[in-house]
Amino acid sequence: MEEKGKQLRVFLVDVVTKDTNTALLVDRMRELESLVDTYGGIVILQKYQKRQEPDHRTYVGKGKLEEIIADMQRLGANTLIIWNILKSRQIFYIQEILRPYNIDIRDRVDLILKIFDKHATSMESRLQVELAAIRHMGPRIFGMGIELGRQWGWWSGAMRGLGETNTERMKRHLKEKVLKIEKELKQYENMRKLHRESRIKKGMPTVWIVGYTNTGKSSLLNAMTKKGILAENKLFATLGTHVGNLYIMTDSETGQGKEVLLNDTIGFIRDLPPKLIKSFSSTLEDSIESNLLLHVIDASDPFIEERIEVVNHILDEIWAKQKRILVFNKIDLIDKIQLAELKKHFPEKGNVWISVKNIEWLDQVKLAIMENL
Ligand SMILES: Nc1nc2c(ncn2[C@@H]2O[C@H](COP(=O)(O)OP(=O)(O)OP(=O)(O)O)[C@@H](O)[C@H]2O)c(=O)[nH]1
Ligand SMILES: [Mg+2]
Repeated sequence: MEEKGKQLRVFLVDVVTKDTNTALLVDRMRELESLVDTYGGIVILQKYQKRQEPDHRTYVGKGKLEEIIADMQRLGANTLIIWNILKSRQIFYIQEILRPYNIDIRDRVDLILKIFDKHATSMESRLQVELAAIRHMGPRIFGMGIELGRQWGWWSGAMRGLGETNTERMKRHLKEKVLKIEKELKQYENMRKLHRESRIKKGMPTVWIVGYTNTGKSSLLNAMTKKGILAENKLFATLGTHVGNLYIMTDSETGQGKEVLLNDTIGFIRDLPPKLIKSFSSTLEDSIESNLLLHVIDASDPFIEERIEVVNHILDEIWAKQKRILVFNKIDLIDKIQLAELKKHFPEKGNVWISVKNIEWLDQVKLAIMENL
C-alpha cells in the first residue's frame, strides 16, 4: 500500500446501475473527488461503469479491470478507488491482479477511514478510528495475510513477529484488540456520562450541532463561542468533540441569562456502513442526550434534500429524538432568487437562515435556541 511520501495518483471508478440519475452520478463522483483531495491525492481519471450486478470476484468485471489497468499504466496512476463498498474477498482478488502493476485498490470506506485516521487528534477518536478500521477491514485481513502490516501503519507493530500468514492467530489477535479498544472506549463513555449527569444537575442545557460534512458546523461553533476550532474546506475536518459555552438571555426585562453548552462533532456522509457509525457511537451518544439539535445545512448545495435526508436517517438510526432546528448556512453563496425558492421549499417557521460570514445574523440562531430550550 502507499508508502510514506508517495503521491497518490488516483483512478476513480463508480459502478452504477443503468437507471441511476445523471445529476446524482456527477455528485457522487464530485464527493469522492473531494475525499481524495482531503486525503492529499490527485485524481488522474474518473469513470462510470454501468452494471446491473457486480461481478462476484472483481466487482467491475474482468475485462473492465484489464481496461482500467491499461489506462492507469498509460497515465501513471497508482491507486484505484472504487466508490462502492466491496466485499473483502473482492478487494483481495483485485489486489492480487493489480500487484504486478504496483497498483493499489481501495473502496470508498477505506478512503474515509484513512482520512479519519489522519484527522483524529484525541486519544478517544484515535481509538474509535482503529475500531472502525478493524470492523471494516477485519474479514478482509484474514484473506490478506501479508498486506496487513503495510496497509495500516498502526497494525504493523502489533503484527510483526506474529507470523503474518498465520490467519488463526491474526484473527485471535484482532478479536483481543477489539475487546481491548472497546474496554478503553467504555472508560471514555463513562466519563462522558458523569459529565453529562453533572451538567444536568447544574441545569446547564446542551445543544449539539450536527449535519453533513463541510456544511459549516465548526465555523458556526467558532462564530458563536470564539472557540478557534479548525474549520476548513475539507471533508471530515472535525473528528472529536468540541464544546463551547454560549450565554443566552432568557429574560429581556430582568436581564437574566443562561449558560448553554454548544457542541460540535463529526459530520455525516451518504452511504456510511452502520458499523462505521457505530464506532463513533460514544461521541454521538452525547448528541442523543442533548436538549436540542442544530442541524446545519449548506444552502448552496444542489443536493440539499438528499443531504438532509442522509442526516435525518443517521439521527434516526442513533435514536436521537429531540427537536431538530434546521439551520440553513452559507446563504451568502446563493442569490436572492435561489434563497426565496429555498425558503418556499422549506417553509417551516422554526428554520433559521444564516451565513457564518455575517456575524449579525447569528442572533437568529441564539433566538431559536432560546425559544426551544
Ligand atoms: N461562504 C461561506 N463559507 C462558509 C460558511 N460557513 C462555513 N464556510 C466554509 O465551509 C468550509 C467548511 O466549514 P467547517 O466549519 O469546517 O465545516 P464542518 O461542517 O465543521 O465540516 P467537517 O468538520 O469537515 O464535517 C470552510 O471552508 C468554511 O470557511 C458560510 O456561511 N459561507
Ligand atoms: Mg467541523
